[in-house]
Amino acid sequence: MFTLPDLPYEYDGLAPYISADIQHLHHTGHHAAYVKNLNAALEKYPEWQNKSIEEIMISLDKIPEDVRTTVRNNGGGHFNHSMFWQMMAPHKGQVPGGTLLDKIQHSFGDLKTFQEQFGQGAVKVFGSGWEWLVIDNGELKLMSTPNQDSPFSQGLTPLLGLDVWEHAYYLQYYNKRPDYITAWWNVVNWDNVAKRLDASLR
Ligand code: MN3
Repeated sequence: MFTLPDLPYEYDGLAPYISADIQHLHHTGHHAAYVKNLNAALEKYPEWQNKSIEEIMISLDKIPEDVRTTVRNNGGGHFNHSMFWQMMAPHKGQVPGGTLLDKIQHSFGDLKTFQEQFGQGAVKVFGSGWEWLVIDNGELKLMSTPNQDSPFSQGLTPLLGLDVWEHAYYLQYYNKRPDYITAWWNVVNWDNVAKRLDASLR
């Protein structure tokens, strides 16, 4: 059985950049539904119910075929959102430093260029999906995934991800996805990104 994790901050913790209304609906509506649908899909497959979500995400091709797409979409939704909440934090003017900044500079030149390229990728995601910063053999790379697919299922380690489904911004930003992306940088939890990077390099 999978359960909905609590947010690591209050629903209004990311305001004014991401409103409490969005956070509340996103967590108790969307994320909760992914968890509920994932549990329902695995009901008749007890051998999968006690696996970690990580194990499920890297074994999608072994999931029974009749529920595979449901597990991919809803397991992915649970996995991605559990990470997404941690990748954000109330605005405190955080900036990346240390090894993370070194690697960003190595791969993208500087932080501003990285943010521009990440933003361009996020704007270009057609329909629903995610933009990611991943680590691939020690190198930072950008990638997009459709729907709730995760780079993790392709053997890559996600360090930072941005949900660009309309449910993530429409209540506040309407059709202006670029404005949502610009605002979102204010609530990126760089400490969490650095922690993920360190874990992947160990
Ligand atoms: Mn979402």
